[in-house]
Amino acid sequence: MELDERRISAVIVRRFMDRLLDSMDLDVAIVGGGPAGLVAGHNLAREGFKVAMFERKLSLGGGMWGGGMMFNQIVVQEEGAQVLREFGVRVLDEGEGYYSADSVEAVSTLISSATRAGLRVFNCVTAEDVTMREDRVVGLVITWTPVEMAGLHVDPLAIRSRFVIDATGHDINVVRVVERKVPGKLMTPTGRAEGEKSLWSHRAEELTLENTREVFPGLYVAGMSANATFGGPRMGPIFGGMLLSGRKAAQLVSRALRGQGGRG
Ligand code: 48F
Repeated sequence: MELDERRISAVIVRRFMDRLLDSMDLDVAIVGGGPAGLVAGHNLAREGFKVAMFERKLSLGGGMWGGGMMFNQIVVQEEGAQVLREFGVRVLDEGEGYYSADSVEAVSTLISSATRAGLRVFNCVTAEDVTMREDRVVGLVITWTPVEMAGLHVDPLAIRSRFVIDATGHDINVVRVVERKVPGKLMTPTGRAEGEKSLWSHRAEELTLENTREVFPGLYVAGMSANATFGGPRMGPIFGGMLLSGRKAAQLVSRALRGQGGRG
């Protein structure tokens, strides 16, 4: 059989379009493919919900690949180690409650587990805005990242989703959009994004979990985005809080979906 380039191209276009069309109406849209988003996406997809992840960059994994200062190792505490083990990541006991893992193994395993669980990934896609109905987030406005980078004047597209999770890390890009469009209405002490505080690993790990919640009707925050929204400190290259936050976000959203009579 002689290969036909047209056939190769047609398969790619058709498969991608089918998946995009089938993702116009989602249970959950996750913005950001770092560790928090990946765990949330994995857990929700595993439950049978229709979940898509929109990641601005070409590759998923966010800030986890580089470990700390590009030493590609990560540190977690006991509970984080347990999450990694559940995914099949090898974890080393470093003593006194510290555990380590190879960041490349950790990220690649999370990505593989999440996609195999049914998470639909749209990489190179930036969520630039949300859609709203009566002060509730009901979807995302998306565009190709290269369009945004080139500053091209091209209108975006929109998808519907019953819930959105902002897992965009330090930048809290979805929360910032909502803050701009509906000033003073976030479910934070000041009604605005509080901004992240300086590095304090211990406190940050605790607070990441506490801060993982709904911040505006239909919009949840997970991972570093939770601390940046609610004013918690950054934590540095310790990643248990990210994994546990992703898990908690999935639990909260799953409960909310079931409350609405969701699939699952
Ligand atoms: O930053 P990131 O890894 O977020 P996270 O899951 O984990 C944080 C840690 O990596 C680290 C830390 C813990 O020690 O503080 O920083 O909370 O992943 C966020 C992802 O979101 C993407 C971005 O490219 C990154 O991969 N992202 C950001 N804004 C957008 C976006 C956007 N508007 N649309 C799509 N993706």
